[in-house]
Amino acid sequence: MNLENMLTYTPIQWQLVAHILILGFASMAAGFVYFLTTMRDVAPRYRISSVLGAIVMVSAFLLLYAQWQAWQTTFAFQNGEFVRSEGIFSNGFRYLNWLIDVPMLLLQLVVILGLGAAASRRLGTIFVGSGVAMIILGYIGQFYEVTNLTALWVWGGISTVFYIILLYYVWVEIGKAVERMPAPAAATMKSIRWLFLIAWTIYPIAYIMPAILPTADGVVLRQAIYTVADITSKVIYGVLVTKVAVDLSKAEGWTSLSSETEREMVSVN
Ligand code: RET
Repeated sequence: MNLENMLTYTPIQWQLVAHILILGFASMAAGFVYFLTTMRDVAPRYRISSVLGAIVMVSAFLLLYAQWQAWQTTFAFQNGEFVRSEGIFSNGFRYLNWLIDVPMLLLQLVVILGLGAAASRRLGTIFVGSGVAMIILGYIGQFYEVTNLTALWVWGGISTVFYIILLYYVWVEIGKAVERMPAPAAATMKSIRWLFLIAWTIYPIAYIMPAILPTADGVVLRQAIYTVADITSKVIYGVLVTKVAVDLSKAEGWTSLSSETEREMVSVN
């Protein structure tokens, strides 16, 4: 059972969480449109990265929409505050969503790193393997956040080992890739490296919230942290990845489909 279910909320706290969840799924819808419309500016060899971005948007949209609905039905307004009524609110669904999104986000990176087939397969395997292990261990740990804080820390600790392996490979592989990339793409890659370190590391803070701030304010803060992390690690990240893909495509002589089509239309006329 998650901490969210054990507390009561003032109308402001309850609304803040509802609004934060809406901000989350609205951003995913916006990102979806962005990845689809910019796809034609990307050369075929990098285009799957936009497809992966769009898949992340759809799955995150559905998850956050469901979380928002659950927040509305789980609590009812009584005597000036929001108290638990029917069902439970579970953050566990987020972890299952990450099982889809984390591999997709990491594979987006593999695509724009521009490695050969064998090196891409090897790195993809390390990324997906450590990402999935990290999430499953955290998923188990979060079940204990109210009943057994030691279990929460232990599962979280083991999960962190896989997270550090993951971060190490992300850091090192981006470092190698910037050496061979043209300047604009290399600069964006460096931002992506920092984005990884910061945006991904705030998820564990949300995970340990029941140990550090087990209050209604802690719940509001946790949902805010999840949302900031989601928008940064999925939407802003995807925009930066697209920018790298467009820069690399241009450097490799790819002219976007739209400008080609426009030119054709002009010559027909
Ligand atoms: C857990 C458990 C506690 C220890 C660590 C964790 C890391 C979670 C991360 C999640 C990233 C999620 C993303 C989702 C995007 O869709 C599992 C909370 C280290 C890094 C990027």
